[in-house]
Order: sequence, then C-alpha cells, then structure tokens
Amino acid sequence: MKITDARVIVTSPGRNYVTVKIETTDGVHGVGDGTLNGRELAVASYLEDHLLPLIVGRDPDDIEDIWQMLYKGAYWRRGPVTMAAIAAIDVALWDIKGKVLGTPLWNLLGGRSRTGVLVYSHASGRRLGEAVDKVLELQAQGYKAIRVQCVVPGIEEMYGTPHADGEAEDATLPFVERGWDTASYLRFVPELFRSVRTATGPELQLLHDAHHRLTPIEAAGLGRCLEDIGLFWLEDPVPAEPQAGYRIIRQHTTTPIAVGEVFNTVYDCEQLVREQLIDFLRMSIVHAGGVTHMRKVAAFAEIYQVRLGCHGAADLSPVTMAAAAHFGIATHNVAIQEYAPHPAQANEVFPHEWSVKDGYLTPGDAPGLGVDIDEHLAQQFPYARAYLPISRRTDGTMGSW
Ligand code: KDG
Ligand code: MG
Repeated sequence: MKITDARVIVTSPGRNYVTVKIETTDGVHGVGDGTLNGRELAVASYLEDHLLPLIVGRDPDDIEDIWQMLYKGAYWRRGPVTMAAIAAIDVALWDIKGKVLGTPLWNLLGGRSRTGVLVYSHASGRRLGEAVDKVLELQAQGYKAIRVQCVVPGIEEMYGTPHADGEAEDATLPFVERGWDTASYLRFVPELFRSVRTATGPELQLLHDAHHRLTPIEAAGLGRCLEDIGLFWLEDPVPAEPQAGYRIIRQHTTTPIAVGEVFNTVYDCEQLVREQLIDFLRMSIVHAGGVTHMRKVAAFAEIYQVRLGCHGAADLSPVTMAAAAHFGIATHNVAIQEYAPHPAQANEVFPHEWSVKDGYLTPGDAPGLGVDIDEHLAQQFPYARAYLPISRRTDGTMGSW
C-alpha cells in the first residue's frame, strides 16, 4: 500500500479547523486534525509546503518511521506548528491502519482499559448565581465533572466566560485586549466555589482554569483556600515556562494541579512529571505530535503516577475528539477528558461515531477513528482570520491570556 495523495482542508464551520486527508492505493483514506487556534494557516502551510510532499509514495503502514522522519527530518524540532502538523499526518495514518485492518483505533492501542472516558463540561456565568445555575443544569444532564468559570466583579470580559452580549469567549477579529486584576480574582474564586459546592453537594467533581494568570505564591495561596472544596484540579495556575515555580505551589497546597495544554513534546513536561510537581497532564493529541507521541507521553507519566486529562476545547476539531475517545478508552492513566461541544455546523462537516452520554465519552465501534470530513460541505465555510485575546492588567502592563 502507498500514499497516493495528501491534502490540507481549511474550513470554518463556526470556527476554523485544519484537517489533513490522506489517500492510498487501497482506496482507503484517513483524516487528522492540525488546528492551532489563531495560527491555523501556519500549520496549513507547514503541511502543504513541507510535510505532505514528503509522505506521498510512502507506505502508510509505517507510522513510527514516518513520524521519526517528519520530526527529525526538519532539523528544527518541536514547537506548536511543527507538532500540530505532524499530529495531523500521524492521526490520519492511524485512521488508515484501523480501516485497513477493520478494527477501531482503541483496539490497535492495546484494547479497552475502561468502558467510557469520564468527561468534564464547562459551566460559566457573568454573575455568581448564573454560574451556579449552569453547574446545576449540567449536573442534571448527567455530567459528573464540571469546570466552573465566572466573570469576576470589576473585570468585564474574561477567559472562559460569556461576553456581555451573551456570546461565548472565542477567538475574534480584530485582536482584542481584555482587563485583568489578580487581587479581585483571588478574592472572588473561593466565594464562587463555596457557593457552587453548597449547591451541588460533595460528589460532583469541580475543576477550575486559572489560565496562566498567577505567580507561584498567589497560586499556592489560592490552592490552599480551595482545599475544603475538594477540587478535582486547579488548571494552569501559572505560566509553565519556568517549571521550578511548580515546586512552590506543591510545597503549600494539596489541591491537585493540571498543566500542559500548550505543551507539544514530552520534553515540555519532563521535569514536572519526574518531580511529581503536577497531578494531571493536559497535553492533547493534536498539539503534541499525534497518537504516536502521546502514547509515549502517557507511558512516561504513568511511571510517576501522573494522570492525563487532555485538552478538549472546541478549537480542537471533532477529529481530535475521536482520537481522544479511542486513546482514552485504551490508555490506563487517562483520568478525564475535557469536552466542549462543537458548533452545530462543525458536527455536520465532521460526521462522527463518538458520543458523550451520562458524563462519559465513547468512540463507537467503526474501524479507524470513526470520523470523516464532508469536503463539499467544508468548502461552504471559508477560513475566517481570528485571534485569541490578550489581557492587560489594571496598571496597564500586558498579562498572559
Ligand atoms: O485555543 C486556546 C483554548 O483552547 C484554551 O484557551 C482553552 O484553556 C482552555 C481550556 O482549558 O479548554
Ligand atoms: Mg485551559
């Protein structure tokens, strides 16, 4: 079997997605996601101009060899653009292998470790009461784990919460700056979670994303304040470039810590995992080199009792969610999967077998990934340039988004 054609499809059914479709001499095709929110065309060019010409004519069975060729052959290794592009090809090759062998991806990864992958959904509000109501609504729908974000009084627009006009937080054009005030945030979050916990009772798993906004000592204090809530995790408390900062958080609180949605190779998490400075790793198949690399990340983390809770915002396409479902079913140390529903048109462009029911994600039994792209429909949604925002603190300095 040989690869006969490989192309990139950029489409925007509600938001931008970059997809690779690989065709073979056997008439079987595979799909992979390479979406990098706000930088989609960089990945599309990397694929079209540099990687796809290298794979046409190769045997799609040799996934590991192709992965090594794409990773090492660039000389310039790692980075989000490179690793998303490699991931798109890698996942499409796993899809092809499953289809050729007539078996779902989870079966190629060692079979089932569980019957369903626990997911967490997002509850958010512009006011505390609204956020609590949303949590109760999702709990009633069967979700067993819910991430809670709420606009902090005094900060008008912020990460993970609806805008004043009711629209969900998203990448936009033009590029926007949002306000940020750490002191108000640190005062408000414990109050938010006390109200949520009182309303939900003890069993619901609660999560929160600080989205890289704090310093280590601020994060340590917040973690300590939230200990009686029993959070499932506090995510991205500090930016993860200086990783030793996580030692400070660890020394002060038992609130579990999740990090890593912006990581793209095992080297980005090596110290955090080896020193057991975190509890959950958020790396995802699309941003970390595909199934081939994420298997190695998971195996490494397992040795140190670090579990996976992969990134799954709606900017990761339904193709990545399919891959995550198979990976989560097969991989022993996957603890949870983020799940944010995709726009309705995206579900039409990417028809899929995976589903979420009663708080669990299952991949379905179709061979390969069980997801496809309707190319004709995709053409009706042209790419629309959009940027994630950035935050600016009350004193006028630039902060992290
Ligand atoms: O594109 C960036 C988003 O995916 C990210 O901001 C979402 O932090 C996020 C999360 O935890 O889902
Ligand atoms: Mg996050």
